[in-house]
Amino acid sequence: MKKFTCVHDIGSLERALNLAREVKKDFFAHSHLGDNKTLLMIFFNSSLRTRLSTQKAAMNLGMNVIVLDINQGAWKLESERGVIMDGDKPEHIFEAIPVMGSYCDIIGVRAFASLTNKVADYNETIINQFIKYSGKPVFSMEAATRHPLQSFADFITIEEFKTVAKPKVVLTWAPHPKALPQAVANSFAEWMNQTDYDFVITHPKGYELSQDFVGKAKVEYDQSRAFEGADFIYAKNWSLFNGPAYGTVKCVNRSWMVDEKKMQLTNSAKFMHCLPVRRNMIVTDGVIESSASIVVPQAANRVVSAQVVLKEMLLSL
Ligand code: AN0
Ligand code: CP
Repeated sequence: MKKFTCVHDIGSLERALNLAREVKKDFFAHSHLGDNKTLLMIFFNSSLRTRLSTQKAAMNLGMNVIVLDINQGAWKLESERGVIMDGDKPEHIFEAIPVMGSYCDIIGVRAFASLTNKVADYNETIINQFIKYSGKPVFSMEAATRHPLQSFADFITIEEFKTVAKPKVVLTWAPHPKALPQAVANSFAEWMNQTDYDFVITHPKGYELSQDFVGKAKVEYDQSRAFEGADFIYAKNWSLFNGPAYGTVKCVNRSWMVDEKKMQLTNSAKFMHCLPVRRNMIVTDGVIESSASIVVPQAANRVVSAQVVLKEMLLSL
């Protein structure tokens, strides 16, 4: 595998799940595969889970790991061509990327959506520049429109916790004080649309996601109706996608928070969130602390998804 930016890069979900199960059976079965190979992780944005789980996965495979936080100690990078660089950015990404590529064998990139330039965001400008100019296999650690390592871990988690063959999985918008990317929601929808689950998306009117990601999902504007009979509730906030207000929040409507009363409408649903989560904005203390909450095993599966992707990339070097 030379790149991993979306569900289609991993092949079929059945195969992906089998690879995940293999990894989980013995995390150290290929502890020499990465001998003398270096993973470089580039963070344009903060991270707890992605950083730790991806490094752990690389270590399980015997790799060396270098982490660079672009905004803490590295030169600020210009990414547009033709700019007269007389501002605060001393280096261009066109030099920086091949230089970074020369120091490693595989590159992971976290570069969130700008939320100001929809065209650049939805063209995945930054990660595509890494793919084009680094000369190395590149994987997304959340890019502008998707978070595939998260969605892969989410899929593994649902497979582990489901009690019926085709669970009802509900992605619900939930309130958040700051504008967030659509990436986690887009990506989750993209992966769910590859399954035969009953997949429903619920959000306030106006928060429609790109139809490219919604696909065949059922969109239900009544959150209570969406929750009825659900086996999994996946909460996530995202900012506006449509119209000139792209990347902003219209209002912080706390009535969309996931609480105990809403969870009672479900079929004893499990509660999921990619984390970090703001308690009593997105979800109540009671729900996230209840036995229905599987956010910790969900996060733990991030090692598994990362290890599958790194293993596939190492095998193709
Ligand atoms: C990010 C987001 O919503 O895309 C990262 C989630 C994994 N969340 C925040 O910035 C709070
Ligand atoms: N879920 C997730 O990607 O978390 P971090 O932002 O902490 O990496």
